[in-house]
Amino acid sequence: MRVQVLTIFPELFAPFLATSLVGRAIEKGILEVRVHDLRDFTEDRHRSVDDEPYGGGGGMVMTAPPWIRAVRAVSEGTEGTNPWRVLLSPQGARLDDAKVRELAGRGDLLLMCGRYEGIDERVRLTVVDEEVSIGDYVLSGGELPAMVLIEAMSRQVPGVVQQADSVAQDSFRSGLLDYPHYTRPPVVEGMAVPEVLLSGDHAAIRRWHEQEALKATREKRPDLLEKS
Ligand code: 4HQ
Repeated sequence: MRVQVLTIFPELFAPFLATSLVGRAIEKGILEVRVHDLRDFTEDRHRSVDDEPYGGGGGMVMTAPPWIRAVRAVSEGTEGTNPWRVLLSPQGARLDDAKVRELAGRGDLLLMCGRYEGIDERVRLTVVDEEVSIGDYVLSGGELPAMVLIEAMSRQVPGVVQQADSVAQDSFRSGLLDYPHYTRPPVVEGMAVPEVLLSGDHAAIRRWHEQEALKATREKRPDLLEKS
């Protein structure tokens, strides 16, 4: 899977891409991430990417020309590839497990991270395939949403997540929340580990996991049960 990113803060991605599951996937060559600096596609001395909004209203707006040049250069570059172009924005469809899988399945993505009040509307109209939001709250830029998306998608790429993790991962596929987890020590603040988990009875443990997943979903996210 290949992901490219367009941002004015490429340095934000370095530690994220070097660490943990995403870092290992890149090391193994299962995932490729290329981060491009939007300012490399400006043509003025100050490498400016923003201007005042027409109609006033305060704040600054990212100008269209660097974005359009950058998207065209990155998507029609020497490799002649054609990535699916995703703009991270609160106006997008809310990201969920199904959308993560769908986007991961595209295999070649360009994530566009805006800043300030947003990007000139003509960018969306000319070079964006889809807008995606990670939730109904306002962030200062699309970089964290892009990292959220990269991390969630990378877990869907075959070979990225180890066997031990894949069980927990599958729990979301079922449309249910995960069951509660316990590890040593056996007693914490007077609370013992549920007996069945120490029993060695694998069928009973599986039943307990199913019951607890259902119970957690009913209590914490009944909306998920209606869907599944
Ligand atoms: N943004 N999900 C970038 C978001 C956001 C979200 C606000 C995107 C600022 C410039 N993006 N603009 N929520 O809050 O994706």
